Order: sequence, then C-alpha cells, then structure tokens
Amino acid sequence: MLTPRWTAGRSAPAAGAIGLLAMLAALVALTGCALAPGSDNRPTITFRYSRFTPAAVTVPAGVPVTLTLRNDDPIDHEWIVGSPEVHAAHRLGTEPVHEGRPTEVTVPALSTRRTTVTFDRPGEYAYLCHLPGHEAYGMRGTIYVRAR
Ligand SMILES: [Cu+2]
Repeated sequence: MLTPRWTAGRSAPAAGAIGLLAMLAALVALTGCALAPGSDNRPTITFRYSRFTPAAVTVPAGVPVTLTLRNDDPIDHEWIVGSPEVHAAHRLGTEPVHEGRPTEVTVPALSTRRTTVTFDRPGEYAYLCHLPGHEAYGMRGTIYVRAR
C-alpha cells in the first residue's frame, strides 16, 4: 500500500502552501484597506549627488509613516519636512544638527536614519535639505498626504 502513503505525503505540503497563500492574500487585503490608493506607509528616500530619490512620495493621512532616509553621499545632509513657514524658519536657522524631532532629521554621510511621522491632514508638504546651498542645488521633494 505505497500509493496512499505517497498521496498523503504530497497532500500535506500542498495544504500548507494553500494555507500560506490564503494568509498572504489576507495580509495584502488588510494592507490595501489601510492605505489610500498609491500611498506607502514605509517609503525609502535615497540621497545621492545631493538629490532626493524619489522626489515625491505619497503617504496616508492619520497613520504612522516610517520613512527610511538613506544617504549615499560622502557628505552630510538633512531631511526636513513641513509647511512653508517651517522651511522659511530653517532657511534662517543655525541649528547644526537635528535630533529628536521626527520631521527634522540629520543624516550623516553614508548612513541611514529612520523616522516615524503621522501626517494628520491631507496635503502637500515639501521636504528639503537646508544645509547651505543644497536647496538651491535642487535638494527638495514633496510628500503628498492622502486621506485614507
Ligand atoms: Cu543636503
């Protein structure tokens, strides 16, 4: 009676695979329901040649968004997101290093930082590097915050 044992041996892994697929489908469905179309609550922004890539990200409003900020340049940069008033203040600011505020992050040369921000309201928020000359060079991007 080899055949029944062989069949049983194949059906158990197959059932496991189907169960795994069902779990993955459920996870995708849950994640999809939690986010606005096209939005990402874990974006990565890379700094290279004093530019942000991507230069635009879309995130959901009202939930924590964890951003990975990866500086591939051999010089320091900073990532500051906020309203035009926030950026106006930073253009005149003298704070050499930003720590402790999730919307203001210094990213040293060749390093990565993570920050978690909850954007309460839908809208557009610029992110800029305010180190001298970097914004003028083009180190800017936009976060689009979408209602869920
Ligand atoms: Cu910079």
